[in-house]
Amino acid sequence: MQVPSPPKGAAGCGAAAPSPQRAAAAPGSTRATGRRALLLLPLLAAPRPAGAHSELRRSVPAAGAVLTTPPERIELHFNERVQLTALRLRRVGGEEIPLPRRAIRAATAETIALPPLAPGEYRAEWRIISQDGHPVGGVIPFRIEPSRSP
Ligand SMILES: [Cu+2]
Repeated sequence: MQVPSPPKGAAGCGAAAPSPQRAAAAPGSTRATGRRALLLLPLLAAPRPAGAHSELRRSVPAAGAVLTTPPERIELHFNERVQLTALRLRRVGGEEIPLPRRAIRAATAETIALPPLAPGEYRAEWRIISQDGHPVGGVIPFRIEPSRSP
């Protein structure tokens, strides 16, 4: 699934937002800094404190997990309601694992059932539309160990 590239300014969402806000709040800031902060304020006028976009809080399997039994599902837990727009599971050096279709909805958590997975290295790539409208994505690598018969 193709997801459009982030709009201009998306990359600066988390990084650029705090400093002008801090400048505006600091009582001793210079006039020049204050004016720049004022000019930037309309862009930052979001009803959210930090102005950062949504993020993945945790996942099951966790990133970097080494599993002795194949996971039956992937769980994604976000810090706020987001729309999961894509989830792709790929075996490293191998094929993409087909996943069930989901309705796109706003939720803080998503659970995706997995087909039986063979031992190997996997990468789950997720994409969301953040609550501030920005696309955000990440990768969860995990490994399934071959089962050892006693
Ligand atoms: Cu954002």
